[in-house]
Amino acid sequence: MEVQSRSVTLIGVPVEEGSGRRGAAMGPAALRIAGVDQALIDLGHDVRDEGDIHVVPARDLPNHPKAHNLRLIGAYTRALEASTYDAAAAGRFPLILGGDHSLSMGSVSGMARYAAEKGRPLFVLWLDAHSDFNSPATSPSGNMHGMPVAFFSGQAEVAEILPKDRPLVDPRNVFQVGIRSVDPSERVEIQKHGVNVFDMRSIDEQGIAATMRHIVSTIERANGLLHVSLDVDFLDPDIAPGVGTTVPGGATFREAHLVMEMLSDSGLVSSLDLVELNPFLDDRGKSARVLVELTASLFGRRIFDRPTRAA
Ligand code: B3U
Ligand code: MN
Ligand code: MN
Repeated sequence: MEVQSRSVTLIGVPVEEGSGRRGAAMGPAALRIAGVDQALIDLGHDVRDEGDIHVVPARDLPNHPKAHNLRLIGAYTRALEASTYDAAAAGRFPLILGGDHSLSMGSVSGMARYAAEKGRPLFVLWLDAHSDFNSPATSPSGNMHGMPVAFFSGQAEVAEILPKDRPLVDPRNVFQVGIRSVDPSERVEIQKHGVNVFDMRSIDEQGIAATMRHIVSTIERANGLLHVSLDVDFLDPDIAPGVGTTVPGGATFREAHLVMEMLSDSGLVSSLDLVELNPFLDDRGKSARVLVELTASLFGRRIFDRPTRAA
C-alpha cells in the first residue's frame, strides 16, 4: 500500500508553565534533534517547519490563584489556535511539537474551528495516563496542563481566552485511552459529560486492537475529523521516562505502535500533538526517539504492508 503523501506543518510550542515544573520547554528542540522532520520526509511527505511560537503574557487576562500562569497560557492558546487553524485551512496537517499539555487548549480549539467550518464533527483521541478534565474550580494543583479537555469542551471557563462563541468539542466525541490517574472530581465530571474512557483495565481486558477498531468505526460513521493528542505518560515509563508525571502500567511499545498503525490505516487523522516530553528527565534521548518512531508509524511507516481492508 502506497503511503499517501501529506503536507505537514510543524509548529513548536515551548511552553512548560502549564506543568508546574521546568523542562518541557526543551521538548520541541529534542523532537527536532531526534529527527521528526526527516522521518516524515523519508516517508515521502512534504514538511514545513514554522519554528517555535513565542508569546508574552496576555495583559487583558487576569491572574488566577487556581489557574497558574493563566495570562501566559492564554497567550499561547490564542497563538496556537490561530496557527493550527491556518495550517489546516491551507490544506496542511498541523503537527504540534510540545511543550506541556496546556497547549492542546489551542491546538484542539483551532481544529474545532476548522471542523465547524467544514460542517464535520471533530473527534479527539486523548492518549494519556490522565484525563486532564480539571477546571480551576476542581484542580488540586492549579496546573493548567490538567485542564485542556475541560477547556475545549467548554467546562473550564475562567476568563475570555478565546471568543465566547468559539466552536467547542462535544465531550462525547472525546476518546481517552490509557487512563490510569484520575482525580475524584474529574471522575464525576467525565462521567457527567459522557467522555469515552478506555482505562488500562479496559485495554488489558479487550486488547488495544478491539479498542481502536471501535473508535475508528465510530468516527468513520460520523464522517468526523480526528485530532490525536499524545502525552508521553500514555507510554510506560520503562520505554519513555522523559516526562514529569510518570505513572506505572502504561502502554507498551507494541501497543502504542499498533495504535498509530491502525490510525494510519484509517486515514482519519487530521492533526497531532506530541506533548509533555521533558528532555531534562529523559534517558539519552530515548523518549524523544520513541515519539518520533510513533509519529512515523502514524504517517505510514510499516514493517510489511497489509492487504487493504474490504470496503
Ligand atoms: N490531575 C492532576 C495531575 C495531572 C494532570 N495531568 C498531569 N498531571 N500531567 C492535576 O494536577 O490536574
Ligand atoms: Mn496530559
Ligand atoms: Mn498525562
